[in-house]
Amino acid sequence: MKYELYYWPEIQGRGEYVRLALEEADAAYVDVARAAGGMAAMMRMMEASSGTPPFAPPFLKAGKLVIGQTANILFYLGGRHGLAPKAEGARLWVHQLQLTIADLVQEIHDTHHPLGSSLYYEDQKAAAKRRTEEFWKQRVPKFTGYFEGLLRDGGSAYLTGRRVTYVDLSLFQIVAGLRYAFPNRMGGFERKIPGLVGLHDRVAARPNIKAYLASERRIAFNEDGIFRHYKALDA
Ligand SMILES: N[C@@H](CCC(=O)N[C@@H](CS)C(=O)NCC(=O)O)C(=O)O
Repeated sequence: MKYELYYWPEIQGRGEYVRLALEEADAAYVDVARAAGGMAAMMRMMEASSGTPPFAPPFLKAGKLVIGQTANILFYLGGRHGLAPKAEGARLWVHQLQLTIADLVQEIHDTHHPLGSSLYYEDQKAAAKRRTEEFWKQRVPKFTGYFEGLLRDGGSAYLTGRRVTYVDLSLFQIVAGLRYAFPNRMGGFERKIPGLVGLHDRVAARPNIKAYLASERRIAFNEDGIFRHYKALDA
């Protein structure tokens, strides 16, 4: 079966967490909206009035299934491709961790869009500055400290043991994204999160991920995605 990933064609965004899992699994997939006519196909899927229409991208078509919500898609892929443990408790734990990452992703988005997604960054710059200060003072240490503690206590190569899960892939993306968006702040902060930095490097070195990152399939970070580099926010 060839998966169909539906996501905005010009950004990594939330679709990237799914792309990383598909790539690590070496799964056959098409990034639908990046192909000719793909955007229209994506819109049609969201406008569907029957079945299980998604509210927003990313969503994945897997045979007859249409699955929305990033963490939900990963829950599905993880079980099918050995990117999650098999036991129920452990699977739920990995899902719980992914949902926590989803919360963090939303807060990262809100640093540049604190007042609303439909407004331009330029229309909310002052609020973005305040939000970013708070984010880096309170939230980054709290979220990363949580994952750093789990890595330290687990004492393994990956967050839940010796085997990689989709959560590890997502944490790679968080570190890479924070480095892109906030090089100055992250430069000073990284010494506090040696476990996450090590995890980032281990994921980046995995053969399928390494090949993906060097390929054209990996869209470059840019100022339309979740991780945006605005100098004023990285002072
Ligand atoms: N909780 C959802 C959020 C999905 C989401 O916000 N998607 C964005 C792109 S990253 C979007 O297109 N949203 C449109 C909207 O909210 O109206 C997930 O994690 O997948």
